[in-house]
Amino acid sequence: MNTIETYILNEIKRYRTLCFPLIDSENPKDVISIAKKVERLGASAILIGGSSIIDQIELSKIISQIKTTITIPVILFPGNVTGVSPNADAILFMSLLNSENPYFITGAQALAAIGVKKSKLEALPTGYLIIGEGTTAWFVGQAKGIPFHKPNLAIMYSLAAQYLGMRFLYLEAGSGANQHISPEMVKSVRQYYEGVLIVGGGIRNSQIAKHLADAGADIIVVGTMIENDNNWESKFSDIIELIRK
Ligand code: 1GP
Repeated sequence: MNTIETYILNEIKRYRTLCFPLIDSENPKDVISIAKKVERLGASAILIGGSSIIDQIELSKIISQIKTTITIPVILFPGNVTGVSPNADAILFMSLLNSENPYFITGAQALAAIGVKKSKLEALPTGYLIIGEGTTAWFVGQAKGIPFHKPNLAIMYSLAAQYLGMRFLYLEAGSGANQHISPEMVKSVRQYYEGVLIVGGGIRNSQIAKHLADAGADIIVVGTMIENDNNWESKFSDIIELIRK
């Protein structure tokens, strides 16, 4: 079957490490032109969402606009039930494993599930782990952030995610984080977790991205750099070049 998951696995086989740019639909400046540019520069898919998406109508509108201009998949990255749109190709169906609030572990997922089914979205079962503290994702998700220097805690959750059947795992430092996840933590998790390993938060240049790719990340997510850095296109292109095999 030709699914988004198969496409992602094939892309990983082909390139080793992929880059998924994250577009925030609440900040819709230039999204169409950004989507075109990232596709041209080698992004394998676009993530759309974030921890504070509240306007589902705007989200759906932006996705349908993006989809008329690019051919790579658009994958939802929801922070809540409001992050679901039928116009996307797939959804990271995430459980925030280290939240202290069961709503973010199974509650929101139950509320959203019928909508996902009716929308015919492909659900990619994803364990979501927040590392560190002080970011919007950490605050909104009421996470008990795993300290950056405690890879063993990340391993425990990652392995639990795998045994629960989650074929994707997202190690998240939080959008705009001052500190990105260390290659050491990625390497430790990689030794145990066998699914698709996504790493994001605070990744702003190709050197960091390369270290994370070498440590075993399958997908690098970049958001804030695209929004804030005037020189993002050349930096994005460098990231793609360095993380591929
Ligand atoms: C946030 O991991 C993503 O959910 C991307 O983080 O915005 O810091 O690139 P940045």
